[in-house]
Amino acid sequence: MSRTSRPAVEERPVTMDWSRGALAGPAAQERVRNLGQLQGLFYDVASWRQIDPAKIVYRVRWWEPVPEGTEGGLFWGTTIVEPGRVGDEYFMTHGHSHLRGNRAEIYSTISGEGSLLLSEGGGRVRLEPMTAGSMHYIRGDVAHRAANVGERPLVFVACWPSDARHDYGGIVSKGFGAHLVCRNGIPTLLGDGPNAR
Ligand code: PAN
Ligand code: ZN
Repeated sequence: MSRTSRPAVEERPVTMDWSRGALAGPAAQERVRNLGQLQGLFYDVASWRQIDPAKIVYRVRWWEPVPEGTEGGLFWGTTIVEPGRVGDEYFMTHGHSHLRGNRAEIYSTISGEGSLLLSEGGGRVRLEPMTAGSMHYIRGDVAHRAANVGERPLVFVACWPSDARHDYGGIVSKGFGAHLVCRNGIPTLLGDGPNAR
């Protein structure tokens, strides 16, 4: 019988620290979004202007084990949304829809308190509470965004098809459908009419 030898410890492309949701390793990519890059998304423009544009709102670390666009492949990522508000609107991810409308996604919360906004079109926006251990199935044709409604960072993981492709422009031009604001300490959805933006 022939044997091949290989090192006992191979370098892993990425590893997950499940207690913190931290994704690390040579294959991990990172994107950081500050307030300046989220121009036009928060409805209270005057408040948005008053905050330092360099303030970090969220960071994503993700792993693409196959090239983007590969049919049948999967990507994996961790998002950390900082606590904070613009006026009374909670810090949130940009939000996007998948260009391929039959490419679903799963989110699961590691820590913090959030709200998953699911925009089904026609101004219909649904909320799912995000707390440690919560699982969220996001249909392929539903735009999605996560807001941090707590006082600590909101950390969640996501798994999505490598050929889903993200459409950010639709949300910039048409809006998300609603804004999540703090009213008397309670997360409340505000309609996204022309005057609200
Ligand atoms: C997530 C998001 C991540 C950041 O991995 O990409 O939370 O949000 P934005 O992409 O809206 O900036 C996901 O939904 N992937 O498909
Ligand atoms: Zn997505």
